[in-house]
Amino acid sequence: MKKWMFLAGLLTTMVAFGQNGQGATLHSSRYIFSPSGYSLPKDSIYLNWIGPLLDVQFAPTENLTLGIGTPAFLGVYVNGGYSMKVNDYTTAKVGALYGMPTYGQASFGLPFAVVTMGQPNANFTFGAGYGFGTGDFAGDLDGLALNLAGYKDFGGKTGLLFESWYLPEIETYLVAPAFRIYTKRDRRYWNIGFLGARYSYEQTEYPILGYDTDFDGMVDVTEQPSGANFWTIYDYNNPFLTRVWDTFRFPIFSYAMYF
Ligand SMILES: [Ca+2]
Repeated sequence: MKKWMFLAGLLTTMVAFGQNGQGATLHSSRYIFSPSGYSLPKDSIYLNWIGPLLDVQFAPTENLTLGIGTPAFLGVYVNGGYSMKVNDYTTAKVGALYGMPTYGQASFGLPFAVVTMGQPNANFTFGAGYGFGTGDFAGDLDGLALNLAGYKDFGGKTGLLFESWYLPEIETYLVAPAFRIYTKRDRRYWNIGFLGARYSYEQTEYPILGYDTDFDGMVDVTEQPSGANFWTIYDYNNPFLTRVWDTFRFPIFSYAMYF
């Protein structure tokens, strides 16, 4: 949590030095995957490709964003969000994502609310959502999803952003810092960064009964002998669970193209 507070503080500082930039504001409704409170300008439409996810978003009216997408053609999802301006520095959005896989009887959903503070070219967002699944996914996806994201445009054709998630039910933290580069004339946006995750899971282990030094299956000593000439005998009747923490990170790339 301390790292998040540091990042939030850093972004608050950055907001104070926010500059105006045209290209910076068009794609301000989205970080990489996460939405901000800002609405997509009316009649805008863009294609967004994030690793295996491909979606199209459009704004039929001033404050409404609607989209449809697919995770690697393994399913389809729709999303919608409604933006509300709270004051000059604060904008909120409520929305939901709902989808189903290509095969099987299942669905998944993520109603969410986000609050964005700052300006479209320098901001940060706090969000909360609740994931759920039905059918084949029942129970698998249920849980709170908290997120924090931020963007700082540098006024030229570059910006820096991050988006992070915390999933308390499965004790998983995800953070994705990225550079944004964009073209002003044909309105294309690239986010290039990496996704890091820290997650935990429970693993079954067994108490050690002792060590077998003559390989007859019977314990001879309880202290681990030196060298490698022994077998470890476990108490398989008394399994216990331990929580194991692990980490992964891989490059992340997204591309948004406005029409
Ligand atoms: Ca023995």
